[in-house]
Amino acid sequence: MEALVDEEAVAAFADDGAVCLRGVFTDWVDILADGVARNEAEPSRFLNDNGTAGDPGRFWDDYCNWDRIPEFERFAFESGVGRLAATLMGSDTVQLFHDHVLVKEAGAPRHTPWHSDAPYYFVEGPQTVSFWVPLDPVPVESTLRIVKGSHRWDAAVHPVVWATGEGFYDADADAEDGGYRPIPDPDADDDGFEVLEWAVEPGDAVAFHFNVVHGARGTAGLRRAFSLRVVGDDARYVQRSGRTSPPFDGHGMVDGQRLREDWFPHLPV
Ligand SMILES: O=C(O)CCC(=O)C(=O)O
Repeated sequence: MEALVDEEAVAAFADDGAVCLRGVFTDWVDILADGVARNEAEPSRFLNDNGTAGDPGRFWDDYCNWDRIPEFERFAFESGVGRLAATLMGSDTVQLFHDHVLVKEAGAPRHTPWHSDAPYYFVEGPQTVSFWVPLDPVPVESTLRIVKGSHRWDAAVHPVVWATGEGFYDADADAEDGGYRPIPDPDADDDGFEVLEWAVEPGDAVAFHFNVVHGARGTAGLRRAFSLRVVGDDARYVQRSGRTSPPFDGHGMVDGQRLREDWFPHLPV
C-alpha cells in the first residue's frame, strides 16, 4: 500500500510544524520492530542511555544504522517515505539524513526534554522533516509532544545533552552566547503555547519539522519508536561551533553545500 497524504495534512505540516498521519506505515511495523530488536542486540558506538541507574525502565536511543540494519534500509527505500516527504515539504528531491531509534521501556520515567533537532544538526532548510513512527500503541500520556508553530520561532531552543541537561556545545555553554532561547516549559508557562499530542497506534507517523520544539514524558508501557529524518531541495550544510549530533566524522562539507549524495542518498519520490 502506498503511503499518501492529502492537502489538509500538507497545510497542517506547514502551519503547525507537525502533523499526525494515521496508518501510513502499518505494513512496516513488524519489519521495523525486527530492525529495532537487531539494533538493541547489536548497538552502534552511538548508543545512548538517557536514564538514571536504577530507573525501572531504560530510555535508550541509537542512530545512523540504516546501512547495517537491512530492515531500516528497506524502510527508507521501499516504504514510500520519500514520496510522502516530498509532498509534505513541497520538494522535488528527498535526501536521507539519518535514522534514529528511541526506546522507552515499560516504566521508564525519563522525560525527553523540550528541544528542536535543528541546532544539534549540521543541516538547515525550510524543507526538512522527521517521521516518528511508533511500533507500540502509545497513549497520550507518553506520546511525542509538539509545540504548535514553534518551527517559526526566531531563536532556537538551547540544545542540551538529554541525560544531563548540560549545554550541548562547549562554546555555547552559556545559552545567551549561542543566541538560543531557554528551554520552555509549555505546561507551566502562561505564554500561550499550544501543545499538539496524539495517542497513536503502531504504523501511524508524526511528521515534524527539524525546527519544531518537541518532547515527551516517561512511559508506563513499552514505547518503541523509529524515526527517519530527511531533507529537501533547499537544505544546506551549516557549520556549528562544535561536534554535531550525529557527527558524521570526516564529512568534509562546508557552509552552504548540499549534503553529499554518497553519504546522504536520494530516496525514491
Ligand atoms: O521519542 C522521543 O521521546 C523523542 C523523539 C525525538 O525527540 C525525535 O524523534 O526527534
